[in-house]
Amino acid sequence: KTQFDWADPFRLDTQLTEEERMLRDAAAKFAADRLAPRVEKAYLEETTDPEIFREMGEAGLLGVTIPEEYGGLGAGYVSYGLVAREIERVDSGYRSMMSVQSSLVMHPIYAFGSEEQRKRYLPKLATGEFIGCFGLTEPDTGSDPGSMRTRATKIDGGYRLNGSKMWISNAPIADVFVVWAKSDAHDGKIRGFVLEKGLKGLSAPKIEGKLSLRASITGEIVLDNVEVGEDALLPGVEGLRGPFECLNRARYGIAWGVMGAAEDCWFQARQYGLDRKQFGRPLAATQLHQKKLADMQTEIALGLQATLRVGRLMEEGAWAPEMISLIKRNNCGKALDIARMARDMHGGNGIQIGYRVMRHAQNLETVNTYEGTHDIHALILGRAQTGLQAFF
Ligand code: TGC
Ligand code: FAD
Repeated sequence: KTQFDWADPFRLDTQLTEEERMLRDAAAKFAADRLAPRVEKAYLEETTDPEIFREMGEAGLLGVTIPEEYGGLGAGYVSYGLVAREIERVDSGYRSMMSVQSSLVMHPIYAFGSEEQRKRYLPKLATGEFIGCFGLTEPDTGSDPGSMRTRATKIDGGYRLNGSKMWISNAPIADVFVVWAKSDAHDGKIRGFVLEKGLKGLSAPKIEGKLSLRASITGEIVLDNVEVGEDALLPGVEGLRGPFECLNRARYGIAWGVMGAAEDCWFQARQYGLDRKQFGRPLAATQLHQKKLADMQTEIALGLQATLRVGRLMEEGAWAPEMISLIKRNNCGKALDIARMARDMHGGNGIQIGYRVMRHAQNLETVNTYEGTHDIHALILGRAQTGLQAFF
């Protein structure tokens, strides 16, 4: 008879290859040694250490799916997901830094960039020497990026960009900006541009005062008559498909990542219940506590198994974006429920930074919102089932 492993009910571990397990373990060690000791201070003080990108690069955690010739690891989507899970076990903000760099900056340059753009940016993004950001959202267009106002107008030898982007992860410390704008030279279609720090008219002020994702810096991108050459245009894609092809990958990574945060909350709640005694016995000996643990275990086991399945389908090239909407939506919603529940199970201690659960819960509020809100992914899935558009 097979022994039941309460922490890995469906034996996820045995469904991974040796290489995947090794990368997972290396990411877990990196997260425990390099990220965990920093996170409380970074969160309380709302600061981001740019050195983390260099350290992630050195550990081989940036551009996991990008081919080795451009500095990546050339590994599969399950490997990428496993890294996201280990980083987010420490903090969603750190996973955010990693996934923006890998999926939202390196992927579009690799998939849609010219050979020169690939060679110029990818190796330095892979080592963390360059930090990247991805500007799609604007002050007035979040869920509806097709209505963006940022414009590229044709000038001699290139383009002039005007507009502003809002809520952009990594922007204030970025060297490379992947920015999406409607281009008058391309029938008003959305095109991607790769900008570099220091361009005249380009600035990225920090957004202060976030109560969530405080270890990950967020900013605006202001484009005030920014002039770039023809070589800044990503030649390989036009329309909303450009940003969405990047989001497919980042959303998939988030589906893994939030399970890491949820597992940390679950393990913490279990241990707290074993250690803490009320009414003369451990909290873990009560039916209510055990039911909550069973709910957490169930949702995490199902979430991980579904995400592994989608990862394998991505590796086979047999996936659809709606699969990713399903796991992004469900895993974020379930992780948020689990973190809130774990906070409650810790009583008063649950609001303390040292117990981690409230920090995870606060972070997951953002993760449930960005890269398509919980409800927007419901509308994507609703449209796929009914053929009826319910966005407007
Ligand atoms: P719709 O008519 O659905 O599609 C327009 C065109 O885009 C194509 N497309 C996709 N292509 C590839 N993958 C996908 N997932 C795609 N979804 C759509 C589609 O085929 C079509 O192409 P074409 O050639 O026919 O024109 O467009 P819509 O305007 O009706 O879209 C509605 C909606 C709600 C689905 C979409 O706009 C949406 O998903 N909104 C959410 C916005 C969002 O996710 N923003 C994320 C910003 S980035 C971010 O949050 C980073 S946080 C990172 C971090 O810190 O970790
Ligand atoms: P809105 O679109 O205004 O939505 C508000 C509410 O209305 C939500 O509940 C939504 O579900 C609901 N809603 C919207 N439309 C409908 C509808 N048709 N039917 C029913 N309900 C609807 N963006 C980037 O481009 N790059 C980044 O790096 C990035 N990083 C981020 C980091 C942080 C910390 C945060 C908070 C956000 C980040 N974002 C980034 C932006 C993020 O993607 C958007 O916040 C998100 O897409 C939602 O857009 P919005 O905030 O404008 O909300």
